[in-house]
Amino acid sequence: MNEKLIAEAREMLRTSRRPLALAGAGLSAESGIPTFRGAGGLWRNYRPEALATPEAFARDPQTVWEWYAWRRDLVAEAQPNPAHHALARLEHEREAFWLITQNVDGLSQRAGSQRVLELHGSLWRTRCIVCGHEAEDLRTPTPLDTACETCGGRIRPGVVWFGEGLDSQVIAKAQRLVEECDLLLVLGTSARVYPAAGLIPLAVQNGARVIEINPDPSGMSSMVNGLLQGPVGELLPRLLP
Ligand code: BJW
Ligand code: ZN
Repeated sequence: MNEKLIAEAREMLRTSRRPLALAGAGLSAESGIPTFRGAGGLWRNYRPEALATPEAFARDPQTVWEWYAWRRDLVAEAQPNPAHHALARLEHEREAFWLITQNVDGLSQRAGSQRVLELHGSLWRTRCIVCGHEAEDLRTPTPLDTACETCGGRIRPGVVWFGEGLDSQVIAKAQRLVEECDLLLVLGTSARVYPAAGLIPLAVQNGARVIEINPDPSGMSSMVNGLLQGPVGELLPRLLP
């Protein structure tokens, strides 16, 4: 890794008045959680994009639930990595620091982050497709035969699938945080899924600087001020004092 780039990014973070982070699946890769796209993303020959849709759930809820149960059980056994811990430290040390995450695994919260905005929901919540009742469900191994405790209807994971809108308050808050930040850390996301990816050009338009950490350039790398190419668990802790 280029030491000069690290030193520049470190300085940008040190002098930033309002840093903010936007994370994707790569943040949890070093905890052993597969990313969606690229190597290791497949589960039983299904592409994640084909399972993370309301149509897949309507067609075959059993298979979709098996995929979520597998992921929940994997996450329950996994541990937050040095990048999750660095973000928790950053929140502790910098007033008004927020983490906007596309991840649904809850590993950031387990590392101690509290100001976390979950754009795509959580693996640890469920919602009834009949009455809309929402509940926290932390059970592992994940039972596959659960029904809604209120109406007995079919429950689904409390996540946001393709074609579904994000919670309007959550995305509005994310956009406000981005407009107010002066430095955006883009961590382990391919930046291909909207509206999350659109937060990066929004930051640029509002004059913020952008540092990206990813082993591979993302869809937005051309617009960032610093691209640190490598694993976030190794590089992010090096930006902190
Ligand atoms: C490392 C690493 C290491 C590896 N260190 N890095 C505008 C234009 C075109 C399309 C649209 C648009 N606006 C909306 C759309 C449609 C659609 C969309 O974006 N489609 C695109 C694919 C083109 N968006 C939606 O449908 C969204 N809803 C919406 O917009 O509603 C309004 C609307 C409705 C209908 C029509 C139009 C508008 C909803 C999106 C929901 C996404 N849901 C998922 C599943 C969540 C639940 C679950 O987890 O199961 O969210 S899909 C999946 O992708 C998941 C992720 O959060 C999301 C993003 O992926 P992410 O995190 O970037 O992961 P990867 O795998 O892609 O990348 C990992 C990265 O890590 C890579 O870059 C690696 O290099 C890197 N990495 N190891 C650092 N150690
Ligand atoms: Zn119900």
